[in-house]
Amino acid sequence: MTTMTTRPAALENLATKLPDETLRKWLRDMLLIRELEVRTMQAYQNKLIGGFCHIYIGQEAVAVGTIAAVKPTDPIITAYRDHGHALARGMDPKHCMAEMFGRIDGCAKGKGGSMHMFDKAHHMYGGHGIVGAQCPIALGLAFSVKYHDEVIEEKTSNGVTLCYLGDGALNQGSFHEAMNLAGVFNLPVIYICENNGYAMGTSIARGTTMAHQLTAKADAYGMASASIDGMDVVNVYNQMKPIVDDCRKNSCPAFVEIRTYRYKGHSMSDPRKYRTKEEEQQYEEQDPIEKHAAFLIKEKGFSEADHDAMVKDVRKQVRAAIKWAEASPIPDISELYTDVYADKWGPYTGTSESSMLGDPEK
Ligand SMILES: Cc1ncc(C[n+]2csc(CCOP(=O)(O)OP(=O)(O)O)c2C)c(N)n1
Repeated sequence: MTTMTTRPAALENLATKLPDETLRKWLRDMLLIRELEVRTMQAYQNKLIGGFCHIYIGQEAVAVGTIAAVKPTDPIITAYRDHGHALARGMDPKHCMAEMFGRIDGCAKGKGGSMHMFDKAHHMYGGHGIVGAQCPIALGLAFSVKYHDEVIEEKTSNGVTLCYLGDGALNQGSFHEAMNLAGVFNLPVIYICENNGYAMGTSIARGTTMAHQLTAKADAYGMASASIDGMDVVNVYNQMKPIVDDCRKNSCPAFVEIRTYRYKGHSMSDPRKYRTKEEEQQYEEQDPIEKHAAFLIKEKGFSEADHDAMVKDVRKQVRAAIKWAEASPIPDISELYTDVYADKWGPYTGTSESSMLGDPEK
């Protein structure tokens, strides 16, 4: 097991070594997330989306900056505030929208909705509604990657799993059990706490110990840790990349707090009475999208015209996604019986032949 270390902020600006195209793509990815979320809120108000729905506006730099720091084949998993991670990972907004609309062309055939964005092709393993539930599953993903590498295929893909969780999940047993086993087994998984200050209406200071120094939670498990400003995508990438590289090289876990803010309510039904307008405004003034656009314009020869064209293009893409999702059929009633168990058991037919337990008469 590694000895505990809270990593000092990385000083090297690794992002500047990346092609300008990559840095522009980060802006486009963040704009796409924001636009999709704005349209999601409208669609929800127009009753095209039902159930729980959690908006990621304000936190875009976290998903985009961290996902840029890993390989496209590294598994990722998150909680229910998941549209941003899915898009940053490469999910087509059409499939994301169709899922929220409950349509058959959604990423989970419309059966999961907003909280359950799954995309195996892009190594995105959800979208989980139970607070902290993704933490032990991430452990399983990391174990599976390591086991495949070392035992089954005798190769070294050295995959690193990213597991996102909210600050509220820090108080769940599942998080602590997963952290303990990650340390005991030395699994390459990074627990990323997106600290947006609130778990529903409860501020972090009221809900958890050591709120001012969350990395202390990692110390208890002998795990390396870091605390990162999440309102700047370049900073998120610069700080995350060395941590990812360490975990990959040494096959070990880490814990990262990324400080961020959700501009909107916890879910679509939250009037945000537990915080002030001034506080919200203070964070909106540090907007990660505006910050990155200004950086590209100042440093990377990106013009206002380029920016406007990008915004237009993103709007067009999201409009098309909504149209496409609306045209997708509602799943047939028979779909209620599919995808309940793994294929091994065959589709559920309601008879004993398809039962996992066999025929109870015999
Ligand atoms: C085990 C469990 N307890 C309670 C809930 C109800 N609940 C849903 S979201 C939430 C708050 C979680 O906040 P946080 O982890 O900070 O994530 P954020 O919503 O800020 O992204 C709670 C208590 C739940 N879904 N699961």
